[in-house]
Amino acid sequence: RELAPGAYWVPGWLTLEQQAWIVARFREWADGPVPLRGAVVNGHEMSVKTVCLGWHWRPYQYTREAVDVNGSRVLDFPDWMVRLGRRALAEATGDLPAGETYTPDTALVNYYDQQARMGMHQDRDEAALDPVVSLSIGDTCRFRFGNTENRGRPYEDIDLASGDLFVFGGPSRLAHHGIPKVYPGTAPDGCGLGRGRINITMRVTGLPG
Ligand code: MD3
Ligand code: FE
Repeated sequence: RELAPGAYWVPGWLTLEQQAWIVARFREWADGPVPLRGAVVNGHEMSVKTVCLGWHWRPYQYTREAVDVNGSRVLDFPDWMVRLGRRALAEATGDLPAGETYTPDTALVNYYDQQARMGMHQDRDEAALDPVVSLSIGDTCRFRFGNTENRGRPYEDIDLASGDLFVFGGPSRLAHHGIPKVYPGTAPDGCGLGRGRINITMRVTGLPG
């Protein structure tokens, strides 16, 4: 359903098999050249832990090397994820031409333990304003979808569950949003994640090469 102009929610988009397969890839990424880490924002380490593909994100900047972690080059952005992102965009929005040309080049893979939170923020570190594709796996969370002007009201709270797809484009691309709560023990059997929550956001950095 279209929550707001450009914001599309497709509950249960990923099958349990796809979820478990992605969780297996997540374990490989987390054991890869750059470990999961909480980014430091304004001197505070985030409770959400992140591993990146394609480009490494740190607050306000994308680089090829994880300069704030261990200096290693991040893993390539996988071709299967480009194809998954295209299908996600096409199926969520119904805009098939946009789905064919969408070419995400970075993914932020966030891990939430049962205490982790993400404060209200905008995603403005990308030079391009192509849509963001978001996939959730594991425990259900409360997702707060706000407005473009400020971190406060008006906002809408919805529960994001394992397998849910969200696409944020157009007027919703610069909306404030956050994760105020994870509901422990709510992951479905068979999703591959025993505790906590994974969120993958695919993005277009707008950076060359
Ligand atoms: C709305 N992640 O990584 S995904 C983030 O669940 C982030 O890990 C959250 O916010 C998470 O920056 C929320 C949903 C989401 C992602 C990107 C957006 C919502 C968005 C970009 C613009 C507007
Ligand atoms: Fe965000």
